[in-house]
Amino acid sequence: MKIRKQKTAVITGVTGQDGAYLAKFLIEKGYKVYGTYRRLSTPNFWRLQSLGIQDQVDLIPFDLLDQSSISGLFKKAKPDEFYNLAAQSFVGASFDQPIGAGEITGLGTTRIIDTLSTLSPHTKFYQASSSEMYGKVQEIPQTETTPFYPRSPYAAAKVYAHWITVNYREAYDIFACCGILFNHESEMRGLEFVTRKITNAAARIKLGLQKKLVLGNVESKRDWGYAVDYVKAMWKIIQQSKPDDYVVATGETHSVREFARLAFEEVDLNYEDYIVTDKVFMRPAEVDILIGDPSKAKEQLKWEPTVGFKELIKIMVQADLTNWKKILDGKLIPWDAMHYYDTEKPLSLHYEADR
Ligand code: NAP
Ligand code: F7E
Repeated sequence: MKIRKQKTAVITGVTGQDGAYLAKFLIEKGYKVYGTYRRLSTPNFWRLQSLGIQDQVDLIPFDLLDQSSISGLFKKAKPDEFYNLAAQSFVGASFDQPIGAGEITGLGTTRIIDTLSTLSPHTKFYQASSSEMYGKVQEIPQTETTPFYPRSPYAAAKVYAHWITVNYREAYDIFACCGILFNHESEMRGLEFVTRKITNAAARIKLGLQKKLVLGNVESKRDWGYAVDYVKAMWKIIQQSKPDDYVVATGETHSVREFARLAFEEVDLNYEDYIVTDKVFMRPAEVDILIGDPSKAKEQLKWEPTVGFKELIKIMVQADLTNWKKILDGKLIPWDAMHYYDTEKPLSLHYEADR
């Protein structure tokens, strides 16, 4: 009888939105999953707990800034597949901490792939590239061959990480791939990203917990999909016979304003009565429009999004509404409720006028 060896995967950034969903997906496929986390003063495992998988992920302390934790990770996990999802992923914050963006999101990738090439060259590598790399778009829609024009320190760092991945593939014959993922959201999206900020506020306003929602540029357009669909594409990318790069997108674009209108409609409110704009949330350089062409992913990966724009908004608003009701009823313990805060008050004053 042939016994099939259990596959092993490492996910950096398993505490983030994509990391948690990918871990769940791989566990369901029978993988042994190692997930990395940073030691923080307040533990940040709420996504893994919400998905009921915290006990099934082997958690390893790790920081992209720390070379020794990277080599330790390879020695401990001996992975067949390595998904590099860790990054400082908030574009706005990268304007405040541009050097950190380069160190973590850019050089961090080189640290990993260089270690992989020497310690574990058979390991298949996935890099979380981003549609932000297209920035000031040179072509509509954007494909795998559209030139990059980054508009933030985050995007510039991702371009570097993308090309270093391609370079190691070409130079050292590593099975290294990049998924150029367009925005993907969910009920577990971080609260500072605009979609979740809006759905959380719509729920809170409906329940009388908040009066206004302060946003920045509501005219920018994004190609928004559902994160659960997108982690499946990551896995499919790494299962191909040859390493390659793929755009993962819905092929539709919508404005922040449109997102807000539909989110407030979901709770029978008119967004115009509640939204105010403030330059504190405007970026020094904006990405006006993103729309991806997922034809290659459709053809070669047989991947397609299953959740459309309106359904995505409904899922997110309803989840926030349910959670806030539970908090009000005392059914969500404070630990679960911790990731909810009042989005009327900016968390930090990014992009203040002193620049
Ligand atoms: P996320 O929720 O912000 O998660 C980022 C993860 O990276 C978190 O686990 C975070 O840990 C970890 N991390 C941050 N700095 C680190 C460091 N110095 N060392 C080790 N880990 C660190 O992001 P996401 O939405 O899941 O995105 C996953 C990846 O895809 C990111 O690389 C992002 O840039 C990229 N991406 C995202 C999208 C999107 O629309 N979601 C689109 C394209 C590409 P903590 O929990 O401790 O903060
Ligand atoms: O902004 C505008 C903002 O922060 C979307 C990350 O996952 O996707 C994400 O990056 C748009 C921008 O996402 C507010 O100016 C208006 O035009 O939700 P966001 P992002 O910058 O597109 C890409 C693909 C990634 O790779 C990133 O990791 O919304 N906007 N008002 C606002 N944005 C925020 N955050 N807050 C506002 O109040």
